Amino acid sequence: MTSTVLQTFKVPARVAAPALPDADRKPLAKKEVAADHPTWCPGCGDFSVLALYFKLIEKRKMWHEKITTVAGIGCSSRFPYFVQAHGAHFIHGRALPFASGVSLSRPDLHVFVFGGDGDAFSIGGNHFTHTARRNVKMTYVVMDNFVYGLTKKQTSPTSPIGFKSKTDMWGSMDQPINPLKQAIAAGATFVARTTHTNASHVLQMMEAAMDHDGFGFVECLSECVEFYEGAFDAANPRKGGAFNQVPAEHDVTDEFAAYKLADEAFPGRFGIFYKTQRPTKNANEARITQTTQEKFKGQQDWQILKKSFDRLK
Ligand SMILES: Cc1ncc(C[n+]2csc(CCOP(=O)(O)OP(=O)(O)O)c2C)c(N)n1
Ligand code: SF4
Ligand SMILES: [Mg+2]
Repeated sequence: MTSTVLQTFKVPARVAAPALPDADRKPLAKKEVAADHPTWCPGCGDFSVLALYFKLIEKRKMWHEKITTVAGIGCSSRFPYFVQAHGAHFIHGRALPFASGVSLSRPDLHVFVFGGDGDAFSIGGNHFTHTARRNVKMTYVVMDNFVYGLTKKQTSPTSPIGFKSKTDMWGSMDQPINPLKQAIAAGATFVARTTHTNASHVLQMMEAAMDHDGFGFVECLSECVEFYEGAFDAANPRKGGAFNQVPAEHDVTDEFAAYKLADEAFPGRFGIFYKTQRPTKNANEARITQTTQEKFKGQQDWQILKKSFDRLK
């Protein structure tokens, strides 16, 4: 009986809904892309960065299936939880290798990485250097608060000398790293700086980094109101500080000029410091893949594998 039913029952063919041409799709509004309520402290600078990421997604008509948001560990690295799209909250300091894999294997995606100063320049310092020099296509926004926020106030690699923390109760005595100089020296092809209190500037820098064909690095000052309140007042005109932009006459292709500009005393400059064009690792790998595929055209995977093993004999 059962077999008769099975034999006579016809499974209706699944008809896929016709894909909507991108031009006809409505841009994703914040409510369609915002996930859980962010669990940052009220007033944390990271809220602005998240809000501006949503704005960027809407402005540039990016769709859920084309966005990947990656982060390591830290308060700032909670980012992917709050974005309703593909993403990964990865291991502390290891967001860039993970994002590199996504970028190299899926050239159709927009790969965004968000993280903190500890994640980027301390535990992940080696990955920062090598991702920059490899010029892997992605946008990397470091929400720099000059402190380890999540673990409740330890000295970070960008904490200024004299900063008192749980790891330096008499004040930090170590020379802080300068993220921009570090990025330029490592071989990054796009280096910019912004601050969370200037919303239109954050959006502008993220957009420029995203449009760059290569590793787009943005240092975004983002205040930790809990463990380093007032850290960036000197860069905020509403708090009596100065928001000084990169001078209009600065040549962004001049590496030495960019390095010198990045060396200005805090609060320094904001804008694009350095931008150059160099083949991406994505393009270089795609070229090798294509020539290899042409070489083995018409062969099954197992035949190619067998040949490789035979060569090892
Ligand atoms: C391998 C490893 N080491 C240490 C930690 C502990 N830890 C978690 S977050 C963090 C510091 C995060 O600081 P930062 O990257 O500046 O992010 P913030 O919280 O300030 O946004 C540390 C040391 C960890 N989770 N994993
Ligand atoms: S501890 Fe600091 S960085 Fe973390 S959520 Fe609170 S204000 Fe933001
Ligand atoms: Mg930090």
